[in-house]
Amino acid sequence: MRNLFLKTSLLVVLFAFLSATTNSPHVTSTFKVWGNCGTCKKTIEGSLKVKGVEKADWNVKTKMIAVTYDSTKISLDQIQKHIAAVGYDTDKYKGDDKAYSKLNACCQYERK
Ligand SMILES: [Cu+2]
Repeated sequence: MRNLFLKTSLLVVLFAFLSATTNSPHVTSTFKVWGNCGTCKKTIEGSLKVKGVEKADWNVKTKMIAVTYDSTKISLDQIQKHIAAVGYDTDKYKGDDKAYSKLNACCQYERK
């Protein structure tokens, strides 16, 4: 009986914690975006100058982008689609082929 009480309280605490974190509109997500250089960085980060995105920082070495956004205004899916639209592949979406073909030669990263 005591054991059950303990388990139930643990669950309650866990749920409270989860809802507190998911209710916060400011989220930072990190995911991979394929690219090569500093120009890629400008293009990738430039594609996220949209409503809801507060900060975007793509790392040339690790190819990881950290995006801070307001989850009530934009979703992670929409963010990844913005990047794909300018020609860059993300974890989830393939970069637009036309946009990719228009990138600088140095920016035409090797596609997966
Ligand atoms: Cu580049």
